[in-house]
Amino acid sequence: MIKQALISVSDKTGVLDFARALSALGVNILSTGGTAKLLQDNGVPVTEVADYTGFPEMLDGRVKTLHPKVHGGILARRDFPEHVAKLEEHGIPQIDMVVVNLYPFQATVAKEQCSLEDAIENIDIGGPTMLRSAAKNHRDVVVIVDPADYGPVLAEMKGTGEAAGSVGYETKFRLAKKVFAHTAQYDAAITNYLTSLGPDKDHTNRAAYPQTLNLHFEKVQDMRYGENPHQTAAFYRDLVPAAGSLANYRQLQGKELSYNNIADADAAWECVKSMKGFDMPAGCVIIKHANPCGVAIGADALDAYQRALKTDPTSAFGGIIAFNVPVDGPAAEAIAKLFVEVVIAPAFTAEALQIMSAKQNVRLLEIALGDGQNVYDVKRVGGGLLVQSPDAKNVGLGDLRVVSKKQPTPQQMQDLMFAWRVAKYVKSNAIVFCAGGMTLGVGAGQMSRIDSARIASIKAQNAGLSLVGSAVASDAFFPFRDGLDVVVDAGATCVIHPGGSMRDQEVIDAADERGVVMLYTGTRHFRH
Ligand code: 93A
Repeated sequence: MIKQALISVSDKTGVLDFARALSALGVNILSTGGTAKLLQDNGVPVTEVADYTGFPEMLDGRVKTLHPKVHGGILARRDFPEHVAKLEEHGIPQIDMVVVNLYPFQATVAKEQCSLEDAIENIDIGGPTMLRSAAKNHRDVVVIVDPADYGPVLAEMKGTGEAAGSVGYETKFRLAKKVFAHTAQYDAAITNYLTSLGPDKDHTNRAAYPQTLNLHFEKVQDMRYGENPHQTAAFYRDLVPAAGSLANYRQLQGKELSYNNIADADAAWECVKSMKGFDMPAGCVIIKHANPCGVAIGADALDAYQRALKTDPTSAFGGIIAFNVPVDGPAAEAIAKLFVEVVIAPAFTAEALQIMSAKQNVRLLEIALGDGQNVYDVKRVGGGLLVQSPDAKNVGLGDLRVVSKKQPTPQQMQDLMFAWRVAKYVKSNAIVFCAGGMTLGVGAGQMSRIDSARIASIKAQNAGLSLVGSAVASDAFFPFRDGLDVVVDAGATCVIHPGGSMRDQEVIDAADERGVVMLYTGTRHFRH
């Protein structure tokens, strides 16, 4: 039976209604300054912690609840007679529920102009202490750190019979786990912030990366296996996934997602999200083994899909398909003819769902479009972690430099921009042939650029696509003229790449000799 609760919250969302309901259930409420005032002003009976302990809040609020009358009341084991006797001896009533959320440290340091002084004042001490006390003693104490738990806890307390006015063990244990995850994350944010500050007194040299990096994720699901059947695996997501990112998926139908499905779905989704700002509204990307084997824009989902499929219909078998527009009936009809693992889109029409329901194994993922970015990219290496900011740079028209004598036509410019956008999502070394808003040949993941160029043109040939008059993007510079010769021999008339090689002049001269257009982006998109 919960008789006394301590409520001390910075985020006051929902707390008034919750306190009112507790009070109506006969719970005595203790509270700190700001929270107590809110409750009092709204007619909820409350005792200020300062009156309760007989000690005023002091040191600008740094010491409010750090008192044995508070922590004794939370931490005493109710099943230990000595503990209960000690409380009685010192006149300490039990506290059966702790409702605390912390000073907004993360939001404070996220502000551009945040001073060290501001950050330090927003390090909560009393709040985590109460949370940890209550979570440690969760067998007897209900602890709530997240306003989303007010509802479920109240519902349990309103139950009838013996359990009326109390909360079951399962809930108490769940809430305690949530608290330790929360305080660990809070401390990690403090560590990340402080260790990113330079050693100088003014801490002006804010480093991009903290000296000690704490990353926090929550498990979404266990997987049947990892990249291979003998590996175990699970999927974790950021506590707050970036808007529009894969981790926000909603699965509408289909088998359980596998490890490789999720990896490829991410590649497909990131690539298709970049298919915007072109002269056709719909984009479609088909991924196999983390590489695009077909990318196209089109008048609608069906058009984009049919064009993307043309690039490499053999590899598309068992692939993962992503759209940046809703999948409608005609598109679903076409997809249903192919063996596919996953289809991703911002939405599926009722007709599309109806058609896909005949293919129950196909996993349909709905993800709202959004421009959010991961804060860090990470890659595990033996005994460590490589961390970098994401490759968020998108080259615009203004960044391009024509280095050949020949100037590009407007159509070539469009084709080059499209090819460049795709190349960013192809594993290095990447060579991508395109024309008219679709890929014609993709060479991916080779150790030499010339081999990627050869493979891309062979693949186009195999698919029966002509490369005459095509545009080519290369994710990094051509180290020699040989790679350029391969793509021009295959039919390309314009080429885009970052430039920056020791032999740039040799490659520019080759472009002029062959009479093709060459553009520099000044930006490289290695992807491994
Ligand atoms: O400055 S503190 O670290 N010292 C304390 O003793 C203390 N007790 C509660 N911060 C403390 N709190 C925090 O005050 C809570 O975690 C909560 O975030 C906030 C609520 O203050 P108020 O009720 O005055 O708005």
